[in-house]
Amino acid sequence: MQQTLILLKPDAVQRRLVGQITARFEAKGLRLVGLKLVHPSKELAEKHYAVHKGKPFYDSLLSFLTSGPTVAMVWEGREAVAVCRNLMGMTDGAKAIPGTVRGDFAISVQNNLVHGSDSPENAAIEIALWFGKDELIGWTTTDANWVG
Ligand code: IDP
Ligand code: MG
Repeated sequence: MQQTLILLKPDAVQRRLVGQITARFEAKGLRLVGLKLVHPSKELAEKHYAVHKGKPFYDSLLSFLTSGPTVAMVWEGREAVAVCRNLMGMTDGAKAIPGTVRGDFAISVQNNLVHGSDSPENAAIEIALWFGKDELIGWTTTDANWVG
């Protein structure tokens, strides 16, 4: 089973969209194995977005992620990384297709509400960055035979 890190970024929390966005991951059939509210430090934000260091939007992106509480979640399931990326939609909210989180709720490139790991390898690295091992819970849903 694949795991992926999802962040509901500070704009999602500020705009009171946490419930609506989380409901989509839940309804899809993914299993929630980690969840917490974090006000990210600059150090954590720098590590999380290390791949974007040097890009023109990097400083602004760090200010954005550290600007307030963010909801950090780990979701587990079949093809969880790709499934979550599809639910999120394209990076630019203006281009994201309706029906996706960004397509329905975002119009900005930076303030696009969600982060999702882009590969299983990066998911493992990002999960270790945001969660301790004892913060993740392995469990089985009672409807597993129906959802698959
Ligand atoms: P992703 O979140 O869809 O994986 P990435 O290219 O990994 O997109 O970029 C990370 C985050 O940086 C985006 O979610 C968005 O918040 C921000 N970002 C990406 N490109 C731009 C840009 O051109 N201008 C401003 N912010 C950007
Ligand atoms: Mg990315």
